[in-house]
Amino acid sequence: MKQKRIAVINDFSGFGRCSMMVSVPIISAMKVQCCGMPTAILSNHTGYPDFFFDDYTDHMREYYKKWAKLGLHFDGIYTGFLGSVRQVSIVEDFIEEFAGKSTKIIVDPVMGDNGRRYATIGDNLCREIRKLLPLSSIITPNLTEACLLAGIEYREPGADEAELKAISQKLQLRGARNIVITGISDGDDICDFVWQENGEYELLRQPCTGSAHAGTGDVFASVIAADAVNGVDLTVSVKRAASFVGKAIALSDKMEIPAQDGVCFEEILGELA
Ligand code: PXL
Repeated sequence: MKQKRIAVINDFSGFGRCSMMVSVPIISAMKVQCCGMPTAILSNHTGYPDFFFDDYTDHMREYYKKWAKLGLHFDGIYTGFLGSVRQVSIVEDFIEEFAGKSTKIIVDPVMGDNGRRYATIGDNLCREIRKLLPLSSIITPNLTEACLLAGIEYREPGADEAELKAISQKLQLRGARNIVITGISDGDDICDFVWQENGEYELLRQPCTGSAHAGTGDVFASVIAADAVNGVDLTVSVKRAASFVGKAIALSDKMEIPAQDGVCFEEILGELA
């Protein structure tokens, strides 16, 4: 039994339980080796009114060339928050350098939520991120991100299967293969829409367990990435990720964690092992 290895290309936001700060513990708890390449260093994520932001674009090639020198290969490459337009071509080259035939490429297109883009995501970066779709094995957009990638207007949430199918088909035309549209609010439920490359699809539903918290997309995608390299079926993995996030949200409300501070997944991390 060989241990699997994932490269995570994401920002390091020191405070706020998102991106690299959640990927490392979650992927490690799932018994996969996690190797991080930062896209930006932030004091805290951009959901807070103020943040320190150090763009890492100019260092990323130099950084990963040392990994190439070490002869590293990865079973999975998981990309998240990208801090500049140029980082997309760096990610493309990284994939070219390190992905083998069986490497799973998980693209979490971190761009926005609730119909709004994050502070650092401009028009050009939005368009550029679409270039990663043809390279991906699995993408994990929320509804806002799925609409941005598909080039359609965001509408109020609600799990309309026909519409989710149409969005997925648009994303497929842009090169995506397996698509998970995450965290779709529908009445008292939260849904995830799973579209597989063979055209099978399923709307998974669970009762909403509490209020919206930052970083839940990153928790979700980290579980999906670790399961993907461990060969877990995508629908099984989505159910596991959704259930874990749901529990973490309920606990965070109970422990009165401010929404911006993410979810206190640490309390239940052992359940992923
Ligand atoms: O959780 C998504 C995310 C990741 N990274 C940074 C962010 C956000 C959301 O606001 O600001 C830097």
